[in-house]
Amino acid sequence: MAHIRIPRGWEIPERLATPEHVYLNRRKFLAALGAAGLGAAGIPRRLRASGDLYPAKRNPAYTLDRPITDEFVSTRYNNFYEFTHLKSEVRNLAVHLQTEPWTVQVSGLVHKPQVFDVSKLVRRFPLEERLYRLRCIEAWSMAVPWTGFPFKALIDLVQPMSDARFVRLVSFLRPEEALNQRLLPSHPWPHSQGLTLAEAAHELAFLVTGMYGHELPKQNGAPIRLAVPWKYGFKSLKSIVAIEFTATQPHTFWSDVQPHDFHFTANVDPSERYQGEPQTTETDIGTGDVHPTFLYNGYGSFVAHLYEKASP
Ligand SMILES: Nc1nc2c(c(=O)[nH]1)N[C@H]1C(S)=C(S)[C@@H](COP(=O)(O)O)O[C@H]1N2
Ligand SMILES: [Mo]
Repeated sequence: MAHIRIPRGWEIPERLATPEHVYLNRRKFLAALGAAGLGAAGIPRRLRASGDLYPAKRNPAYTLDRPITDEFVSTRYNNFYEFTHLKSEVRNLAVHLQTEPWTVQVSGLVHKPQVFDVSKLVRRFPLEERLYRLRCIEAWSMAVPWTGFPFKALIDLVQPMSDARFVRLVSFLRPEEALNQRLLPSHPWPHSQGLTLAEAAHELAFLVTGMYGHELPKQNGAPIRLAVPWKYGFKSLKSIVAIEFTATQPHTFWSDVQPHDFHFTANVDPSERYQGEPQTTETDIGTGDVHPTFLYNGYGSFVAHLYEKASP
């Protein structure tokens, strides 16, 4: 099997890190459009269609110990291997992904298997905003205001059977829209990931449809992605098309490509090397600050109980 190495290189060109580009919430954005004389007609269609959903109310339960990453940076420094391994190019190539219409098929060990239209799914549950950190195994991190709903809400809708133990998440297979799926046809596309059912049902596991108070941009995983902030970033699968409930641990994209380098659980843990590299510190892509990396990415008070062995 070919040895694929994810290029590191959190260094971003100085011009991408300019602080002039600040996080604009939708109201300010609209005000800015108004000031520019554009008014409602100037609003892109994708904002109009879901305009009443964003920004959603922030859930104050999730706080940050560092500033929110400048949106200009977090939307130009992306890992999305279906398109390219060049972080700054992802946004240019991801424009080809057709995100409307989009369905998510839920199948496997559930009492109510069904296909969800994402434009309806986002109206099924109240959306909320959460400030989460994301830690990539490439030793960079960011802090993002995601909008979405708890994975648990969807799980409750489809009603897992008693023998369901794992959840497999699958991304799209569209070589005609995704350059690397054409260039690297021998890879085990589509990209897939997995969680235990207990992890997927945990309150922190979040299905994300927006960021920075508007719909997700394509390069960040439109129209629906996962955010599991206590695990390395690669577990937070983007552009999900299917969710399958299984009794046994599912294969994942990276465990198929590099079986020795990517273990299934992938909780952030500074005491363990990952991909051969120490994971003790991380560089914030927004500020350039180097922070110590914490066990469970600092979310131990939420999730540690999931991994403690039952007392005898
Ligand atoms: N479908 C898909 N999802 C993916 C990836 C990918 O290549 N394809 N990369 C992962 C990795 S390695 C990281 S660090 C995060 C990056 O998310 P961001 O670009 O929104 O920062 O997405 C994850 N989800
Ligand atoms: Mo990553």
